[in-house]
Amino acid sequence: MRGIQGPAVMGIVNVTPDSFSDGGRFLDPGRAVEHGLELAAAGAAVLDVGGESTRPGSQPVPADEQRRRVVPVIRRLAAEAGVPVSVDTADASVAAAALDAGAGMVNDVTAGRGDPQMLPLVARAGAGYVFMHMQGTPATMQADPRYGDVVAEVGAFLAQRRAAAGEAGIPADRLMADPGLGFGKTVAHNLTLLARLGDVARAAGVPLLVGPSRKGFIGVAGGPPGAPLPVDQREDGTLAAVVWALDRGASMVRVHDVAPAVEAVRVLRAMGAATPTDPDPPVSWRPPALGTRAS
Ligand code: PMM
Repeated sequence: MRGIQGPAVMGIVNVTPDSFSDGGRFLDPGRAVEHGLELAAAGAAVLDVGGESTRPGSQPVPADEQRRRVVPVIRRLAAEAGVPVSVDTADASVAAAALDAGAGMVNDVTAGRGDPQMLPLVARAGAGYVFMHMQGTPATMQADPRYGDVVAEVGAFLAQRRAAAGEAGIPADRLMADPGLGFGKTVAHNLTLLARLGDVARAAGVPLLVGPSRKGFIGVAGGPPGAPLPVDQREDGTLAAVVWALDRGASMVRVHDVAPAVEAVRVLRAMGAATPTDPDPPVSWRPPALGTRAS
């Protein structure tokens, strides 16, 4: 399995009936595989397969149901897509089944707090690991999110979880941190985190993954005052956030619509190459060794 070179795009494959933007579209395993193959052909460097919606207000999906949804899809994508496959789960038994089926990394929105077996499992498997910040749980997180200083608190949390992952035996070059846009955050919190992404990256100490795709704050920021854009009209705003995040040092963006993000990466690279010296360089990007697990 090859590693990931350069700023990269993670394509989302939600095998769920109820995800906020594409729920039900890819619940059938054949359609999910077909969609994943399309995203890989569009230039996704990683395919993130999830069987549990984490949209605001959602309830946990039992592990056996998550396994039933994701394992057949991961098995085929790992064999056919030609890019690493990630599993989006907070449950170690789901992660273990996904890794057995050929996944190379785990994307855990609870950063290992959801299941004490998660960090040891990832360490043993030699897999890549994305750990994300979330205030509260999906069921309650958008009720009344509050921070004193959102950048400092998210940064400190990511530093602490990076240390926990290291203590569990996951090497730093297999880690990515994610500020968790939309997970227990107001529109202002999300915009502040994006505005000060360099500070978040410095605190986290490992490459950043950022997931703005079609989220509520894009609808609010992108629509006229008082009239947020519906979820099916947030692609252009998503692309603006993708470009911003990559320019501010994100190493990877997690999106539904892969082709425009891949094009943005290429344009940013070309512009970077044409920039002789940047007096105010973004956080230096370094490639994560995700998905390179010996299998
Ligand atoms: N967002 C969602 C799900 N999983 N994982 C990471 N690491 N970062 C995110 O921002 C993130 C995630 C929710 O979006 P979806 O339901 O469209 O997948």
